[in-house]
Amino acid sequence: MKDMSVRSDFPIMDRLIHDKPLTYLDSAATSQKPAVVIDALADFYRNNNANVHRGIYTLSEESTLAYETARVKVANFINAGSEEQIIFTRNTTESLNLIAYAWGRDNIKEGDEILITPMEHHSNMIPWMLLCKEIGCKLKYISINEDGTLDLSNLDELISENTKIVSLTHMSNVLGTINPIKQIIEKANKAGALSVIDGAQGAPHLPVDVIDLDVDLYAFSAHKMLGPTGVGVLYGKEKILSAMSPFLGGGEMIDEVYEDRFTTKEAPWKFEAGTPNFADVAAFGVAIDYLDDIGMDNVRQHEIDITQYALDQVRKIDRDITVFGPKNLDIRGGVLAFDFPGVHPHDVAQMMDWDGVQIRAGHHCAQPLMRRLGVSATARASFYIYNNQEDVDRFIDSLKKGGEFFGDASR
Ligand code: C6P
Repeated sequence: MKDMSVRSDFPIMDRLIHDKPLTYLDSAATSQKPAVVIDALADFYRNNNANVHRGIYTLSEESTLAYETARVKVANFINAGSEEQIIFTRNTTESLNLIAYAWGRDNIKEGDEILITPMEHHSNMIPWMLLCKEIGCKLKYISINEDGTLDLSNLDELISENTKIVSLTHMSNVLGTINPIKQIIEKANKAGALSVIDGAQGAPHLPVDVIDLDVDLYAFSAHKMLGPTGVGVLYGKEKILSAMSPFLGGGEMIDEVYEDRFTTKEAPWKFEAGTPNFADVAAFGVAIDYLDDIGMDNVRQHEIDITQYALDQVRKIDRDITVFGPKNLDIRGGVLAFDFPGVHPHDVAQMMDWDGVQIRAGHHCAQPLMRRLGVSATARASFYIYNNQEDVDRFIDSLKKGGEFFGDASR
């Protein structure tokens, strides 16, 4: 496996956990940050801090430039036609809620259908459930196969004239499944439904080209792709954003305000009410530069390599460990959720913590998927650019040690 040689860029990797080297395997939850991003944030507060879009003075101009330059970088990163198609939100969750609230309330009527999948994160379920509760629309599901891929055999029947939104995840945060979103978007678009992609696990790990995908709306979070917390992105086609009502109201999003009415700015600013998270957005721009320098094809290749290695090593362990999701790395990302027989996932995660191995255990905000898998929770390791073969080896050693520790109970 080719090492990405970027590990030393991440100061946290020098940390010891219980006197052991840090083995961070929870990047699906949030990524670590390179020094350039951490420094950019501190530097912004030290040298450029002022509110954006307000002042005629130098500091505010610098701050506005950093904020708007980040927008251009994000647009280029996903090949959006223009930076005006990039809305900054707080996270993927807020981006998806924005769609449900602003587009949904204007366009969804009683009896309309919204098509999602059972592998969605709660963030791509609850906003639609709230909308359906309020308006009386119906949530429908594409089924999943045993191997964790989508069953698209009846997609033509599922997408009907009643379907108004088709929304699904680019990559599952539990199964690692990379969904054939281009094919599904094409069907949704043909049927006149709004195509929405939850890119929380897509944008950090896969090359994304929104023009090639022809997707209407694509949402993701900065904190999962080396950027700071508190910044989300919503990309949208120009005609959709310009027709869409505002989400939150207040300062920054208006053009003119009278005692009885107001006009809004154009998109994307009409969706960015209040003081935006400009310092973190500026630092996010540096994270995008960093990923651009590496190249998303290289990010993807590294994750294929490391995940293949991890899957091979797990299979060699003399236990009936179930790894969820597809085996084929062409359609799987760097997520490895597993069941260790006889041991609760929380115990697995706790035991690994003693060895400095940081993995997540729980339902991963995907309770309906857990039910389909017949488990209440799973343990999950997830990889990113700073992980190397040694991380996987430490993970495997810890897993084996755990097997011995729990002894017969785990058989
Ligand atoms: N998944 C995980 O450990 P936010 O919290 O808004 O940045 O991202 C929400 C979200 C939406 N969709 C998918 C597919 C996701 O994986 C996530 C976040 C984390 O898997 C936290 S639960």
